[in-house]
Amino acid sequence: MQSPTLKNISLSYEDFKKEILNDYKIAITSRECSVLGRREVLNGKATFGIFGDGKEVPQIAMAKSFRDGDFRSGYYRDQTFMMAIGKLTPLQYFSALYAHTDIKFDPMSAGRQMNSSFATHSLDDKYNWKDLTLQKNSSADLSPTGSQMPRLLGLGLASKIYRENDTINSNKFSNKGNEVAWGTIGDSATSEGLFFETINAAGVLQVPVIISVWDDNYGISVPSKYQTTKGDISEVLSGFQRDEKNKGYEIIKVMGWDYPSLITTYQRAEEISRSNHVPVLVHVKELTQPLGHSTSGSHERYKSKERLEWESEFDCNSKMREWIIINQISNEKDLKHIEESVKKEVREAAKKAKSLSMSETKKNIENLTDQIKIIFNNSIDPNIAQIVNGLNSIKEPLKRDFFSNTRKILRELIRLKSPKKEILSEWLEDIKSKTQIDYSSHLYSESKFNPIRISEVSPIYHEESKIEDGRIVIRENFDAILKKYDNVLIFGQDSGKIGGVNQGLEGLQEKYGETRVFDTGIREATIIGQGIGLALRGLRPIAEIQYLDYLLYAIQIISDDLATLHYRTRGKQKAPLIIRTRGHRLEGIWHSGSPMGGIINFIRGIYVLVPRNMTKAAGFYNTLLEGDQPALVIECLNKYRSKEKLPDNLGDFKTPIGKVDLILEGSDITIVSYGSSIELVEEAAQELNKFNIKVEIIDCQSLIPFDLNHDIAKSIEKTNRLLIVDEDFSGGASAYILNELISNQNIYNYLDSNPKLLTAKNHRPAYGSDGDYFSKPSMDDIFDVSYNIMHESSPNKFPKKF
Ligand SMILES: Cc1ncc(C[n+]2csc(CCOP(=O)(O)OP(=O)(O)O)c2C)c(N)n1
Repeated sequence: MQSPTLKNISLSYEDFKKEILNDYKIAITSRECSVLGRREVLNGKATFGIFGDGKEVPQIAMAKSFRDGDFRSGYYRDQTFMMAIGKLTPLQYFSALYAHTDIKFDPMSAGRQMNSSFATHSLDDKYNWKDLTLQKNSSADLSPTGSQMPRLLGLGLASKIYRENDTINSNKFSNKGNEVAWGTIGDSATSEGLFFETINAAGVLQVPVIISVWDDNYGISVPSKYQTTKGDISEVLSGFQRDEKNKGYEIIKVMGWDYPSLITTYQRAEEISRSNHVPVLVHVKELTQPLGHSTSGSHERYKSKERLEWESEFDCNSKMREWIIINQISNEKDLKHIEESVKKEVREAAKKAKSLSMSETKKNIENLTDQIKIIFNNSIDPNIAQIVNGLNSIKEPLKRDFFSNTRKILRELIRLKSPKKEILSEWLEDIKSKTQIDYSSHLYSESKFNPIRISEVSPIYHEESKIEDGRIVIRENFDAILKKYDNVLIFGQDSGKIGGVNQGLEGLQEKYGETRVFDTGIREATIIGQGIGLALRGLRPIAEIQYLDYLLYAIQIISDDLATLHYRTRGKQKAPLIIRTRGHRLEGIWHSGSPMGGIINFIRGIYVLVPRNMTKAAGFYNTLLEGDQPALVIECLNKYRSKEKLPDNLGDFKTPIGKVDLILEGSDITIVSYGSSIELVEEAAQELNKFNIKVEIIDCQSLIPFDLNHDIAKSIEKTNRLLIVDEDFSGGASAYILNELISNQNIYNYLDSNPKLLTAKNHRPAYGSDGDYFSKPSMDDIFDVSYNIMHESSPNKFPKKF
């Protein structure tokens, strides 16, 4: 059903007619899917539905200019576009609505995302890149409004980089940078900061993006006049319009019901953007939403009678139909015939999708019934018989019905003290472990490239190895990285010309050019979005956030987009972005925070590494670049000027991920910490040694993943005492570490003393050295807490101190 392109093809009149009728067929197929989809939800056959009704015709026009290699970054209204580029069938559409967990049936997310969340596959079954230049691509949708915008910037920027730097291997990703990144957004979502940040950045960078605003005058119930100044987004953005003197945007307005104008508009937009890399904004006005926002409410509640009448008259599909008849491309009778057959096709697709989505559960219920007969030898306990009969009577059973009822039977078997419960419980466990994969796989890379599989390579030194500032070690290593990998790009605020505020990239822009090491504006969310988009197109970006405290500006997009990308596509897309930042212990409220508890809990799906010095940090970058897993690396601000030995094997030594570092062996107490606090723990250990307390210090260095070998438990088994030192607030990363140790390493039995957590005060750190001393754990605090633990267990040996 894919829509062909009118452009550059000299069509016979017959072919021209055929193409238009095919377009009309796509539009009404999409509408029929919306109508039936809504009905299915309202009838309780699916839980929630959001649809693309009223936006069909512009999407068909957009699809005509969308080429192989291009990328879409859009939102939940784009079903018609996906159908028109041949990436969505009605069967797949309904499989997603019924949350079918088989990727063959719901290729968008294997049932993980709400319906109308679209995506294509960038990876093959072995997680290798497919040739993205030979297919039409869509980055995976996400629900938070406007969040598709930041990565659009990177998707567009990738074309520019591939075009401007032909030393980068673009095989599989680009044909001389000719690809356009196509964004779509609702008119109300343009109120989001992410939209404005992206618009500005794309204008500055002059990247080939074409952003369509589907304007139906409402964001759920709130009309444009409350969303947008002057109630008109292209009016507001008119200052971005390019002219003879200044580069900027081409801004085009078009009516969403005007099929021929829409086609020429998109052809024009494409010509401007693809060849000249100019960003284009297409404001598609006068769209409608005949079924209302979603299945959660009806639009009659907030639209006036006049508006509803207007919407019915200007429905884009009806207008297209009128145009077809007026221009004698077809007639009432033939169109009716197409409409009838589409209705039937869609109904059958929905029926088939429903049946396929239940088939595995039905099989399980059948098998359960047989199992029960075997277990009870045909004399079934009446309570259990009732549960089995109840389950068999459910017409459209969910997996939950099967599991919940079987678990109920297992509870009955405990009550009956039946020895047969083992058979059933093993059988169920086997099915459950397989089924759980459908819901919990691919949070992290499952490929052979996951960097936890990469072995440690120690730094090599020689007798006369130079002792340098930490920032030289990291800079020399970045130099080696940029030489080794042609597709590594490093960018951020001040990262280019001056080589970073801490000069870890000093001189590297000069050496590798502005396409490899470059400055960005102060715009953390789109620095990350830029990185996500570049990584989606095969580049290896290292995106810098100047200070850890400012990561919070980007945490939403890291959390919603990057952290869920691999999971929400069930391993069919990846963006192995490395986020580089620096923090801990500088000065004051916004330069020495350590909001680690928030970070690790918001960004599950991303590795979080906190190296205690620059050699460890460099080793983490070297490891990550051989893998395919996104990660956040937090360097310690106070280590750029500390002295470290310069390794010989720059670019090659590797800090292992998910492995702790035993810094000091001891027998009395295990102190676990990471980052800047390690130095203080080391000082405290020296002091404690004077009192004959032997401390074992463990730098956990990799918070996610955490101590995969359970080495900390081995240490506690030896010392029987634990102190966790963390400069985060109480209940933050220290609580996370303790949870890991209790839940996954079962340390409870090894402890002879109450485990202690020493954290910062629950306010932001105050300014100055004294502010630090009174806000964060000091060496003295570490000494006192450790000593008290020892005093409690051996009061005679370690008499009360105070
Ligand atoms: C960040 C965020 N806030 C609120 C919502 C809830 N929400 C979903 S759609 C929507 C309205 C969007 O309107 P518009 O951008 O005009 O797109 P339309 O649905 O009209 O196509 C809202 C408020 C959300 N998904 N994300």
